[in-house]
Amino acid sequence: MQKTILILGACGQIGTELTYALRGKHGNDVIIASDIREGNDDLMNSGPFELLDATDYNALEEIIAYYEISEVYLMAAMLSATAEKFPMRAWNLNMSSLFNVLNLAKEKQIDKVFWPSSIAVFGPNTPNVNTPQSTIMEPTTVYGISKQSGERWCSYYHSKFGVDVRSVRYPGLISWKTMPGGGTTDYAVEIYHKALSDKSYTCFLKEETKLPMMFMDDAIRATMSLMEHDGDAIEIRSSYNLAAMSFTPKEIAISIQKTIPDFKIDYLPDSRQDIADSWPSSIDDSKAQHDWNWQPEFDLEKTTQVMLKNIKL
Ligand code: AKB
Repeated sequence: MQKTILILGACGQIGTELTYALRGKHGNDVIIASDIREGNDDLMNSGPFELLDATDYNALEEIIAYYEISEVYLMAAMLSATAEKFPMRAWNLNMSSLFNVLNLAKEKQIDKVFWPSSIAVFGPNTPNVNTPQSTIMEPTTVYGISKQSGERWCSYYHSKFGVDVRSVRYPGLISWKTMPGGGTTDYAVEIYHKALSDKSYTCFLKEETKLPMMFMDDAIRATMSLMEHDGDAIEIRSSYNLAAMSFTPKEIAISIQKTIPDFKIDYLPDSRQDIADSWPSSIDDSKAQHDWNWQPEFDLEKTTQVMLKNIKL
C-alpha cells in the first residue's frame, strides 16, 4: 500500500530538506508538508502544504484523517538557545506536539512516527569523549530536559502500547540549503556564509569548543534509513546516538582557509558557550551502526568544500 507521510515543521532547517528528499523518493503528492508558518515558494508549491500548529490536537487529527496519513515526522521544535529565553513555550511546544503524535499512534490513526532527539540530552556529568549510547545524562538546558523527557515517553509508548516510534540524537547540522534557527551549533553554518560574504566571522563560542556535527545529507539519509529499516532490528526506542564528525571553531576556520586563505575568525563567547560546555565533544554511535547499518559519508573537509561551493549570497 502507498504510504502517505505528514511532516510537521516542514519549513525548518531539517524539515525543508526532509520534505524534498521524501518527495524525491515517494512522489510529491504523498508527502504532506505542514508548518505553523509559510515556507519558501518551492517547498509550498512542489506538493501539498498545510498551515498547522503541531500542538493543536484536533487540527492535527483532522489533517491525518483527511490525507489518510500513515507516517508522521515531527520536526517542529524550539532549539537550545531560544528555549533558554522562553522555557515554558519551549516545554509546551516540544512536549505537546510529541504527546499529540504519540497519542494518535497509540489510537492507531497512524502507523509510524519519527521524532528527533539531540546531543542536548547529555549534560556536564556525561562522559565527554565518545559518549556511549547509555550513560549518565542529567541535561542542564530547557531544550535538553524536553528531549530527554521525550525520549522516555517514546520508549514508554513503544513498550506499553506498541507504538512504532523511531528517533536519533542529532548532532549540530550543517546545510547550504537551509539556515538553522535558535541553536547552539548554528555557528557552524553562519561561518560559511560570513566567510563568503565578509571573509571574516566573529564566533559566539570559544576557539577550542569541540562539538559533534553532521552534514545535512547524512542526517536526512540516517532519518530515512532508520524509518525504512525492519522494525525488529530497531532495539532502541528512546533515541539512537548518531555521529559523523567533531570539530572546534578553530578547526572549521582552518578548513575554510584552505579555500579562502585570507578568512579571519575572532571569538566573542556569549550565553551559548555555557550550553556548548555542557554537551559532549564526540559521540559513540556503534549501536546505530550495528542495528540499522548507519555510516556517515561527510567529514569536515568534504562538508567545507560542498558548503563553499553551493552557498549563493
Ligand atoms: C541546537 O544547537 O540546539 C541543535 C541541537 C544540537 O540539537 N542544533
